[in-house]
Amino acid sequence: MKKETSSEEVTAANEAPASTTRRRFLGSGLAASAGAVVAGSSAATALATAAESAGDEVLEIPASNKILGRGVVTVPYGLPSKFEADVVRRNVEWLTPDRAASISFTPLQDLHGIITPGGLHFERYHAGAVDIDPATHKLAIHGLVEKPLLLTVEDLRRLPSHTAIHFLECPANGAMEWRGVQMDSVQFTHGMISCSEWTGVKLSTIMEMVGVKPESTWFYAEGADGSALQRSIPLPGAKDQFGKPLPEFDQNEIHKDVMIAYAQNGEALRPENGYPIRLIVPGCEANMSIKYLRRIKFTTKPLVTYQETRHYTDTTDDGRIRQFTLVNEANSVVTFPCPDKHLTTPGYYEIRGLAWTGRGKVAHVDVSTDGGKNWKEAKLVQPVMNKCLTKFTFDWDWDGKEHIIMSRVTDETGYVQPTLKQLREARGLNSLYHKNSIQAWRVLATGEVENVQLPTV
Ligand SMILES: Nc1nc2c(c(=O)[nH]1)N[C@H]1C(S)=C(S)[C@@H](COP(=O)(O)O)O[C@H]1N2
Ligand SMILES: [Mo]
Repeated sequence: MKKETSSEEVTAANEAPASTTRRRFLGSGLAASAGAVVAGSSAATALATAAESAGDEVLEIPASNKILGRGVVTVPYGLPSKFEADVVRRNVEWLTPDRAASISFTPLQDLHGIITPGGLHFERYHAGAVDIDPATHKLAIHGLVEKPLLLTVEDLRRLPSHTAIHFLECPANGAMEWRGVQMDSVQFTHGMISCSEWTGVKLSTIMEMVGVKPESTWFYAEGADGSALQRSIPLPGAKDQFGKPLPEFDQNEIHKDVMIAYAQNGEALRPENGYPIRLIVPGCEANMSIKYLRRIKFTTKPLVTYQETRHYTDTTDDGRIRQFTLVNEANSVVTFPCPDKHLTTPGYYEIRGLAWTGRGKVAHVDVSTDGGKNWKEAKLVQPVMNKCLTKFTFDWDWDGKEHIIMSRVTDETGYVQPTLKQLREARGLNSLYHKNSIQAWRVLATGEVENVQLPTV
C-alpha cells in the first residue's frame, strides 16, 4: 500500500510551501511529535513512514463524486461501514461450548476512544440473554427497610437521574493467561472489559425512598434471567459471614457510585447488557452488576450464594481461598501495536493503550519498549475519570528491530500494576480471577506482534 519515498523528496515536501492542507498537516504534526521524543529521528523519516507524497492523483475525480448517494433512513438504525465488518465481538469456541457459560470479547484493537459502542460491549451470561418487556418488569426493594417498594421501569425513569461513564470488567479477564501464554490476541487477553456512559437512578436515592434500617450492612441483588444471578454487595460496616469486619469496604464506599441503569451510551440498555434495567457497581468485578435486575434486598450478612462461592474467589499460594476481592485493581494494556494489529514499515508510530482502576482515577502510565529495562511516561488522553477507562499514547520511532512493549499503570492511591512474577508469587499458579499483571507484546523485525510472558517480569 505504501509507496517508497526517498528522504530527499520528503524533506523537500516539508520545506517547500505545502501545496495541500493534508501535506502541511502531516509534515508539521508528525515531524514535531516524533522529533520531540526520539533522539536522532528526523522529520523526514517520520513523514516517509506515515504517508506517501501527494501528486496529480488528487485531481482525479473519484466515482463517489459522480453519483447521488443513498437517501435518509435507507438504514433506519445506523450501522458501521461495510469496510469495518471485522470489528465484531468474538468468542473462544473451547471456552464457551454452550449458552449456559458464554462469553464474548470486545475488539479492543479496533476501538479508538474510551467508550465501547453498544453493539461491541463484551457479553457474559450464566444462562443466556433474555428479552424482558419493560411494561411488565418490576423491581422489588425489600429486606431491612421501612417501606418495601415494587417499582416499574417507568417509575425508575421518573426519579432524579444520574449519568456517569464507567468501565465494567469481568474478574475472569485475562484468566486464560495465568499459567502461560494462550491467546495471541488483545481481544481475548483483555476484551472482557468495556466502558459506557450509564444513566439511571442512584442506589442512594432508592435507599432514601425505602428507608434502609441502620443495621443493614449488605444488600443482595438478583437478576430475572435463567441464572437468577445473585451477588451480595457490602455497605459501610460490612462483616463477612463469620462476623469478621471488612474495613476495606468502609474506606472504599463502593456503594456510593452504585446505580440502577436503564440507559447505556444515551439509548436504552441493550438486551445483551441487561435490558430493561441492570445494577452498575462501578470499580467492582462486573458480575456484581446484575443484569435484568428484579430484586434488591437489604440484609446484615452476605448471602454466600452459589455465585460467590463456586466462582469469584481467589486461590492464594498457601492453598487458602480469598473471598470478597471485589474491586478491580489497576490494570493496563497496549492496544496498538498488539497481536491483532501489526506494524508495517519502520519509523514513527503512536503506541496506544488503555488503563483503568476500580479504586478511582488513573494517575499515570509508563511504557517500556525494551522489555521493562527502561520506562517512560505516556500521555494520558483527557478526560481521566473515576472508575473509567483512560486512554494513553506514547510516541515511538520503530527502528525495525525486535522490541518488547509493555505498559504499567499507577492509580491515584499509589497502587502500581504488578508484574506477572509478583502476581504469581502472591497467588500461585492455580488462580483464575483478577489477573491484572503487566502485559508484554513482542514486536518482531517483520512487524508481526506476539503475546509473550517474560520470566523476570
Ligand atoms: N442477571 C445476570 N446478570 C449478570 C450476569 C448474568 O449471567 N446474569 N453475568 C454477570 C457477569 S459474570 C458479568 S462479567 C457481567 C457482564 O456484563 P455484560 O454482559 O453487560 O458485559 O454481568 C454480570 N451480570
Ligand atoms: Mo463475569
